[in-house]
Amino acid sequence: MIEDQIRYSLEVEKALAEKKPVLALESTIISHGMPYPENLQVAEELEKIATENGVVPATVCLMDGFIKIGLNKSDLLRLAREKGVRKVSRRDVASVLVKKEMGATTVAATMMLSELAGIKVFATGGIGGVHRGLETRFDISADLLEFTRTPVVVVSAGAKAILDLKGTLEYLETMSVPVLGFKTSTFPAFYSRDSGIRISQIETEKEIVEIYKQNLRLGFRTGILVANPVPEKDEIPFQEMNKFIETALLAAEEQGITGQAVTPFLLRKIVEISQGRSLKANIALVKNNVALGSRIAKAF
Ligand code: PSU
Ligand code: MN
Repeated sequence: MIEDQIRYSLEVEKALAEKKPVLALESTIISHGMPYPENLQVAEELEKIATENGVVPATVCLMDGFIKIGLNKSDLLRLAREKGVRKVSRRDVASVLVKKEMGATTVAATMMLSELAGIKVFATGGIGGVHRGLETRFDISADLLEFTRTPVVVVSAGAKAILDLKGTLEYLETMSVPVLGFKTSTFPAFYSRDSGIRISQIETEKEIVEIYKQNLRLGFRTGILVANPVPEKDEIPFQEMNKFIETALLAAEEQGITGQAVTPFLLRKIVEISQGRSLKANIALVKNNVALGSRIAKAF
């Protein structure tokens, strides 16, 4: 049974048993999104934000053939420091478990494993989506497909700005996935607050919980994407950001980067070109999402 392969941290196990609020966190941003030791520091800060909000953090990853839901200090250190950590989306979960490799979970895999563990809310930076230039390369993140079949509330600062944001929203619309702007009527663009694309707006954490429950009562199994803009003081204007992104996309094209490597490559390149500014914005928006995610978890 799959339950035998789940290893909960003591705190998470206790919180789930007592029906206390738990917030899931992904691990790809730790292993593939930031350099060591900054990534460890950020991972610890994120857990602290959840704890300060009265919520138990459950960072998800694969380790030694087990599904880990909630990490202790030494687990977190291994994840942040080890070389060759696999980026694990839904399709990779089985093989990484069998091979007992170290696996960092993407939004798709974290959603799926959260649901398995009975956790309803998950906070991340930005979800994957439809990549630009779909005419020439058919690259659509498995994150989007996961939203069509896994009922978890995901808090993000929109989809990563390296993507085709209009295309990403069109896909979610076709697949009937609710997208809710938290105190905003436009879809955020990760590093910037506003992409100019309209979405429906909600004002409270409670509304999100009600929509989630209503969705299930209707028999729907979709996830809910909550779009939470980066704080004003940390944003990088859309126009400015776009120049960095175009340069990074060109580099990816020239170097023939494909598949799973595309997103980490682009994000790293953008950090380089923006001289670290994008990383600062990225960290600020994840923290902001963890705070909102914690409040939603409590509203359940
Ligand atoms: N945010 C980052 N770095 C990342 C990611 C997010 O700062 O590497 C990851 C997320 O885990 C997301 C994944 O789910 O990128 C999407 O990858 P792809 O486009 O290959 O599906
Ligand atoms: Mn892809």
